Amino acid sequence: MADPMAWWSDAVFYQVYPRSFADSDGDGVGDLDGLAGGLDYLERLGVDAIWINPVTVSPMADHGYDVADPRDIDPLFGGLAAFERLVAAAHERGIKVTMDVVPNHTSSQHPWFQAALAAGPGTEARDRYFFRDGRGPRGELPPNNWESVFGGPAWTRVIEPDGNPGQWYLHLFDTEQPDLNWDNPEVFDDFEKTLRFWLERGVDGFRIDVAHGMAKPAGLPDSTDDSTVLRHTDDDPRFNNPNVHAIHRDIRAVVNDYPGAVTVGEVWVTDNHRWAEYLRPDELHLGFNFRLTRTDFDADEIHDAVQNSLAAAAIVDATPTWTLSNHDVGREVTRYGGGEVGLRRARAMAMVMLALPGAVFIYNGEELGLADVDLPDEVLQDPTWERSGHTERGRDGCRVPLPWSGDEPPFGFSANPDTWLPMPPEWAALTIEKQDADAGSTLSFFRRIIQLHRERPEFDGGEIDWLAAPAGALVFRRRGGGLVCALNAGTHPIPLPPGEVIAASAPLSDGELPPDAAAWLV
Ligand code: ISL
Repeated sequence: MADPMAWWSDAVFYQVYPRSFADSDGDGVGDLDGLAGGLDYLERLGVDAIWINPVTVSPMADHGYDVADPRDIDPLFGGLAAFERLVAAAHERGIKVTMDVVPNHTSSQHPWFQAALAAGPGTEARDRYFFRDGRGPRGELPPNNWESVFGGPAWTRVIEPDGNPGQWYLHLFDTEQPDLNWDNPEVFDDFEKTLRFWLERGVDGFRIDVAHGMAKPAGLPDSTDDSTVLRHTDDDPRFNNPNVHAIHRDIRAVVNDYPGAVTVGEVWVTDNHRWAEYLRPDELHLGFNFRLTRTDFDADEIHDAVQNSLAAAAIVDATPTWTLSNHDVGREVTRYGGGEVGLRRARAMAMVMLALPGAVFIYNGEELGLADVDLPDEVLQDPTWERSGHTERGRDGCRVPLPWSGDEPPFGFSANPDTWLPMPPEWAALTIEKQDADAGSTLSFFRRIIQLHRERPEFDGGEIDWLAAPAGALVFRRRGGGLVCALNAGTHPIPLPPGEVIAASAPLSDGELPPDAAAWLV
């Protein structure tokens, strides 16, 4: 692997959705002092680093992914002072801090966009975004046929300073998220300031939002691709334009000034070769590989997803990454069938992920075995719900606040029962307090497997070998350290491979590995 000595090459990252981790000030929304208060919990869980979703100044149209000031922290999350307290407290515990940055777009409230609106067509202020005249005799049709990822057209028409409808601006996401024009050098210069601002304040790296999205094709040609809401293919002209790589090289040159700092890109690209281009030695350090988030609990599919992720990283000698869920994709307990079965499978897959070489990302609540929550229409907040004309419920169901303690909502998450998304009463059985006291809980299980992952020498080595396995199962061995991981995704118990079992996601049945379970052997 590229740099097996780098701290992130086998790190366990914990993704914090800050609205939902812990609320310190009783407004029903999580914040950075709440997160700092949870660091002991994260230290005990054994994670190496946190990745915090956006906490910079934002009108919160897309919960922070609409940034109005990239170099300050939103008061909702406690302001810059709270961020500085958090970084210091995390570092005291040996936990690294990485934060989201959003280079593809700004908020429509960003001073640049407000200036562009006021300045009118053809001005320099408009050149920082994509303002275009409309099609049709009176410019009443959008400049091209692109759709927003959240549904509806990717263009919004503005009222010009003279009071008449005029140009349109591009937003691949919500109307409140105008896309930046990265051909304008001011855009990179400002982004460089942002990177240095946070690196100087001690952050250990960045998760780069829509890392495959910043460059747009010349002339903004119509799309012939059939993308759907929240999904797109590799051929979609909105994404993965080759010019994006020059931007990543410029970003890397800045980050290289801060040894140890890491970049991890959100790269929704499926083709192995095209994905690997982002991980060349002078581009991103890490790239999310989302194959496992799109894979059913099926041995062949999981085998292929793992094999492809490893092969993609190997093309450029990059470090593989593993992620089962995040704030955009449904929780794996639900994806794997929900209920007891979904939970058993999710635990098994956590062992698969932690047995593989590379960096692992755990999404807050995954360690508690949380499932997606069925929320009533009236509480939905994801812009996808409105923009899709109420056909796509969006991503709120996987963003519900974490249950900490007690027997009823808000379960110690907040002093305020009116949490930003309602918490289901059934989570009484899943609180951190209850799971902490139960050696058989999902939380205790995660602590155990993360500790083994961290301490045992058998987890060494950058490659795996697939071993013979019964139908419906898969078995692999870490080539360096020799750890063996077996997963039974079939319907009958299977014999275990030779070796001493050091962990299992479910009790063995007569010495065999039951369905929907995984085991580690040395
Ligand atoms: O089209 C997709 C995948 O095929 C989408 O998932 C898309 O790439 C994704 O929604 C981008 O996500 C990121 O940027 C969004 C924000 O809403 C998400 O939460 C964030 O992860 C806009 O900033």
